[in-house]
Amino acid sequence: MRRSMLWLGALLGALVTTSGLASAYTFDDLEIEYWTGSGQNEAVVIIDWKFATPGIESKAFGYRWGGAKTIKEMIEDIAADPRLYAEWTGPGLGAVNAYGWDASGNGVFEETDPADWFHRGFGLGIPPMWWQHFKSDTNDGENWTADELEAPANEPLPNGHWDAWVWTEMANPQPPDIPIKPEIIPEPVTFLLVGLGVAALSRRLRKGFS
Ligand SMILES: [Ca+2]
Repeated sequence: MRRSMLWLGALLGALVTTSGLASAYTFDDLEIEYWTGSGQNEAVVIIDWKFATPGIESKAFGYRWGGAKTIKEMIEDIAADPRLYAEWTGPGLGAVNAYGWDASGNGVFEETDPADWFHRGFGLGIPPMWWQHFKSDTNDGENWTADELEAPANEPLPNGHWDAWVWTEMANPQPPDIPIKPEIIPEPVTFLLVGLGVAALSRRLRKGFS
């Protein structure tokens, strides 16, 4: 009897913990590569290279600022780091033509390094691909809205903003994968663990609280 009650307590504890991992994320849940800037405002940018190989090829970058900034200014400030490369479609335009990342880990992005991640293009190829801009309107990293062409150039950057860029088909834009910290258990795994707990408890109940 006592052991079964302990089991029930553990299971309820697991459920309470799970409720804290609902469908939304916070900045604290993200595996952020580095923060840029200082100030009382915070935003994040997720860039997803989406290579064809298995695994997640998205990276999160944090940004802090005071006063007024635009989304484009945020991208430019973050890409001042030698590991991240951003190239715009042209002067005055707000669309990104190319992003590169130092996946080889030698401290610098190089377009000629096959180990680094890089995509460049603006609707070329079959199917036409490009860097689609997204915003999480609910600021939770779960619900994403694909932006219109060149929209981000001069848009003001709101505090708490979630920004994302994904290498994806123009006609069928896919939202970003979220690079979360290893200790943040994804929901399906959590539900699986809870499900196993329920199954184990029900077996004990059937056995009559032995
Ligand atoms: Ca490199």
